[in-house]
Amino acid sequence: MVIDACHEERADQRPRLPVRRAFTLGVAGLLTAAGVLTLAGTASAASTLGGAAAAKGRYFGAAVAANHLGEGQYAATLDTEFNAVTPENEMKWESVESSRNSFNFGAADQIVSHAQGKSMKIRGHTLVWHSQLPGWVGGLGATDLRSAMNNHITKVMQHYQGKIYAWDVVNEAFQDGGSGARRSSPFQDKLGDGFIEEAFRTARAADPNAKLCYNDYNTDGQNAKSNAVYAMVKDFKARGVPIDCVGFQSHFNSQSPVPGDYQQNLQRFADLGVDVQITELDIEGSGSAQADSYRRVTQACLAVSRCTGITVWGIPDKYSWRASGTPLLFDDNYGKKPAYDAVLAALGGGGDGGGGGGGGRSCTVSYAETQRWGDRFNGQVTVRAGSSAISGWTVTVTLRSAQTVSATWNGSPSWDSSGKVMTMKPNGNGNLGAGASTSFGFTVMANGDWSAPTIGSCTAS
Ligand code: 9MR
Repeated sequence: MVIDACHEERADQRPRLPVRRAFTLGVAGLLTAAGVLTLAGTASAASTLGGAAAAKGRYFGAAVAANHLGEGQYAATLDTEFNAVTPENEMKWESVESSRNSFNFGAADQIVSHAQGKSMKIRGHTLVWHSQLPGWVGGLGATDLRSAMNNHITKVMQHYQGKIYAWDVVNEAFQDGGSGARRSSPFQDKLGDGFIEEAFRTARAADPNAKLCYNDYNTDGQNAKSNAVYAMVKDFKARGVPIDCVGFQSHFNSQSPVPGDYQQNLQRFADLGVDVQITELDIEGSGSAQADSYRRVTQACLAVSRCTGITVWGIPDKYSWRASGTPLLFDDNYGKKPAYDAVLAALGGGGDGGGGGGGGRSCTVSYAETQRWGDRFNGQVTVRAGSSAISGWTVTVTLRSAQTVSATWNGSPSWDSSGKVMTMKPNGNGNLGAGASTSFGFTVMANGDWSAPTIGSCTAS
């Protein structure tokens, strides 16, 4: 979807700002679109994981494998339920640079273009990791290794510039066990502790708009390993080393259950001034026990305001790296498991909410932040008709108290007396066939509040 600058319009009686740049940059912004909020015309709760998460200001993602995208049910489940993706293997070093300085982005590009087509967020996974690393990297001496690492980060990030919401810049650099020490790897062994800092600094220079994360497992509760990561993040923040987020993989099973202090641990990292994300969630088990664990994880993220989203490490159980443990939300036939229901309910979703099941006129809306500047951001609302054609739609957008709107496009706005509730109706884009969509946009002057405006449900006529 492309914002058409020609249809730009002023909000009623609001001063026009020089927003033209917004539109020229808007396409890049769309590539990093934020979560999708789906609200049906009549239902009050979102009916998909992504929609319900978006209503809470979060994304809900899945690890995706390019070679499954051609499977109808796989793609349909992805597209319906999720508003973020992480390529499961396709962006790893051995996939994109198996020989030195010769890059192959084919499979990763497939996932990125699929996700972009659905306005999904994309997490980049991963730039510097001891595993899935081609042999030639381990054979390099220190000087050469440093330049290969920086070249890899730079080339991969620049290839995806503007498209990736957050990168796992460094993955799994700390050892398991009680020591809190660094894990042995070519990077650690030859470049020393400083390799992580160098990787983050190189990453910031390569794509200043992507969030830069450190990602690890067994750091989900407070323990020696998470304490070591915590100390590193604290040190980075104190010294101005660029880091924006910490990923908690959250691979759980009976040997490694959801820690009792999971939420507390997320919170202490958030308190350092970074976002936290649940990046590879899967929980072995079945039935209500599995559902309870998933519920706890979801609730923990929601309870931490800087927990920006959850990604499950796959869609149906059959494609999980731990398939025999049935750790995911969908069974082998894409049936929703009790764990799915628990997550959806914890996100505040549920009910019918599908927009159009009854055959009458209906519509749903989704929201994405498409671009941000120092003082303002662009929001885009996509309106989609349900199972019947519609000839008109109405959507309300409620601003936060500090916010104002400086421009709108592709819709006819009217305002309530508070100046905070905009009612948007079509401007030549009211006729939508069944399942078809259109979008309108607006520029919000943040005045310090960067939260998404509240998008009301869609009323169709
Ligand atoms: O799910 C991935 C699997 O398909 C690969 O074979 C495996 C190779 O190491 O990596 C899996 O993903 C891992 C992720 O990249 C990093 N954290 C642990 C994940 C599960 O092993």
